[in-house]
Formats: sequence, C-alpha cells, structure tokens
Amino acid sequence: MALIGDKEFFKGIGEIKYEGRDSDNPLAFKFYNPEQVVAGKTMRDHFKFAMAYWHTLCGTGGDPFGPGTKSFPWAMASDSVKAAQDKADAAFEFITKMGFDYYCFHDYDLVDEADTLSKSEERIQGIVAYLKEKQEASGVKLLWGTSNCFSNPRYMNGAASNPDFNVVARAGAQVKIALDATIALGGENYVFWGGREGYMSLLNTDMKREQDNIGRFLNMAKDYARSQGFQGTFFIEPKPMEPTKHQYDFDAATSINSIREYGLENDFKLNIEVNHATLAQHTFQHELQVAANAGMLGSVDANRGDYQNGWDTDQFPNNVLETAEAMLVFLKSGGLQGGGINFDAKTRRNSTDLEDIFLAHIGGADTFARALLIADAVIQQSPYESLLNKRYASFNSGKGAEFSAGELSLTDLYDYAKGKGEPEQISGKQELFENIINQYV
Ligand code: XUL
Ligand code: CO
Repeated sequence: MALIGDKEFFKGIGEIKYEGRDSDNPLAFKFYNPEQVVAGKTMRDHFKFAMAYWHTLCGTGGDPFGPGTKSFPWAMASDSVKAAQDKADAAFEFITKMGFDYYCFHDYDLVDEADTLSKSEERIQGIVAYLKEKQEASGVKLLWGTSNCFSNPRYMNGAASNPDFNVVARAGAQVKIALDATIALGGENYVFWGGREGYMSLLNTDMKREQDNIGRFLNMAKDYARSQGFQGTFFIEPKPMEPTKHQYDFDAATSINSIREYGLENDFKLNIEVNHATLAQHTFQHELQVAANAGMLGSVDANRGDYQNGWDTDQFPNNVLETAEAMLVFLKSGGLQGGGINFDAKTRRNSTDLEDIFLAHIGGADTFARALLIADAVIQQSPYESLLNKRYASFNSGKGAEFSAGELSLTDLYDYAKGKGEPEQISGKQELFENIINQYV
C-alpha cells in the first residue's frame, strides 16, 4: 500500500498492527485482526471500516462555548486548493496507517465551498481528480459520498423540503455535483442524511407538501445517478431531531415507510447510526433489526451517545456489551448490504494530540471486533439460539403451525382457546439470556 508523499502529518506513528489482547502497545489492535475469519468471512470484509472525512480531518472541536482547540497541520494553507490537497494527503496517510480500506465524505469536506456554484463544481472536480490518483496508488476505496445541504445558511429552512423552489433547485444542483464526484471515484454507495429536512413549528409548515417534495427529489437523484451508470445503493440515514425539532427521517421504521411510499424500495436501504438510534429512544440493535426485517440493513455509522444528555455527542464506540447485542443482529441477518462501518465519531474537544485520532479509531475497531467474536461464540457455542427457538416452539406444530401458515380464522382461535382454558404462565427468561451474553465476553 502506498503512502505518504514527501510530507508526513502523523509523524512517529507507523502502520497499526494486530498484536492481540496481551499487548500493551496502545497503537496496536487488541481484537481487530483484519484477516481473521469469523462466521465464514474475514473481519476486514465483515466490517469494511471507513474513516469519516468530516470529523477526522475537518472537526477542530468547536462547541457553542468556544472555538476549536485543535490545530491540524494539514489545515495551514490559505489557498483552498492547496489546503484540500493537504487534507487529502493526511486522509490517505491516516487510512493506510490504520489499515482501513474505505473513507466517506460530504462534498464540502473535500474542499471549501466557493462563492458560486460553478466555481465550487470546479474545485470539487479538481480534488476528485487528486483523490482518484490517491485511491489508485493506495487501494483505498470510497464507501459512500454525500452532500452537505445543511451547513450553508441558504439551507436554514431545509434543502429538498425547503418552502422556496429556488433553494430546492440549488440543493438539486449540489446533489448532482456530489453524485458525479461519487461516481467518478467509484463510490460504492450514496447517503442522504436529512440535515435540515424537518421542521421547527407546524404553524408555518405544510408537512405533506414538504415530504412529497423530498420523495420527488430522491427519485430525481436516483434516476440521474442510474443514468450515469451508478450501480451502488442509496442509503437514508435516520435521525429523530437535531438540527430540526422534528426530522422527517425520525427512525428506521419511519424512513422505511417513506422509502416505500415514494417507490424507492428497489434502490434505497438504511444507514443506521448508533447515536441517532439512542436519540430516538431506541437501542442501536433495535434499529438494526427493524432495517434487517425490511431487507434494508445497508450500512452503519458507528459512534455512541452519552446517557446523561440528549444530543448527538458522536463519541467513539467503546461499549462492548451493547455492541455485542448489535453484532448478534448483524450476524443473524447476514451482515450489511453494500455498506460498511463508518466511524462517524469525533475525539473529544480536549483530546488534542494527533495520536488521539489513532487511539480513538483503534478503540472503535477493537470494540466491533470483540463484539463480533462474542456474538459468534454465543451463536455457535451457547444454548442461546435453542432457547430463543424454544420460546416460539408452539408455532412449530399443531394449531400454532396452522396459524403461522395463515390457515386459521378468528373463529378458529376462539374455538381453540375455548377448549384450552387459561394458558400456562411461561417465563421470558431475560436474565438467563443476559447471563449467556456475559459468559462469552
Ligand atoms: C449527522 C450525521 C451526518 C451524516 C452524513 O448527525 O450523522 O454526518 O452521517 O451527512
Ligand atoms: Co452519520
């Protein structure tokens, strides 16, 4: 794999290797062993780990109480094109040193937006050509691209859902350019996270019209991309709130409904983000299961929230037990359809060493790897599956089987229940299930 040109941004840090759980080297994987086969696939292929351009290279740690704390050596150039190239060099140095295969971006993560659409398009085309060379030299691939239609003040009332057609059209132009960039870079998928597609007050909102406009917009984007030869999958990334009070893509179930309502079910799946799930008062594993049940478990944005507050903290994953439950869903549903595990996560504002970016991604990858090993062992070695099947055994024979086959009427249930008397009490055994997971950690 190739690497670093004449400059090195992450000095003193080499390739991150798997050294096993007994290693004391903080810059080594303890559980993520890319070539290790688990449940018939290498960890590398199960996960397809990706670096998120925005957090890793653009986010300097600003919050509502103060500016960024991190001065990145790749963000020093005053010329936009030069700064974008430095950032791309840093990106590829980081990804290859991590041993990851993928990255993800928003259009204006790559290069600053210019003062006109045409100049912005030119800048994006320039950096895309640069990235293409870097991809070819390193073997690193684009997991997905997306467009940032939420930061610029023109999108304060939404993008595709904006009450002004002029803004909707401007968002369309931006998405076209981002799709062109994604296709030029061989992107495997394209993401739509709602951004400001939602509303703050119903008093000034025609919700039906806004949602129909989004449906129309997504169909246009899909038709355009297909006409340009894009064969990847489109993902909707659900989030219940923030930045708007009511986001239209609230959670997996809501997004699946919209996908079906607007006839997008053959082209769209879901990108499930951990902290978005918890903001919707669901667990990560619940959202994965809802997506999997619909055949739409496409990709994952990996991070975690904070139990003590209610906003999107985008911390790196480190909860092994929770992730193990998620990996049970992941393995049992056959993994991700087209996507991967994108670290949509940021180091804390006061984690200011460049090394911290490596430590954070190592911890995230190890958490997923360890969770995968636990889930696989639980499925292969423990009584978990048979206990779960036993819970539903009454549907496997007799009247239960006839019910499952759709052969009974409500009157049949009446006749059956009348002859049976009060059903016997059967424990749910939750603690036993929990203990089994603990046993395999
Ligand atoms: C916002 C978020 C985005 C999307 C891409 O909460 O997760 O970064 O992943 O637009
Ligand atoms: Co995300």
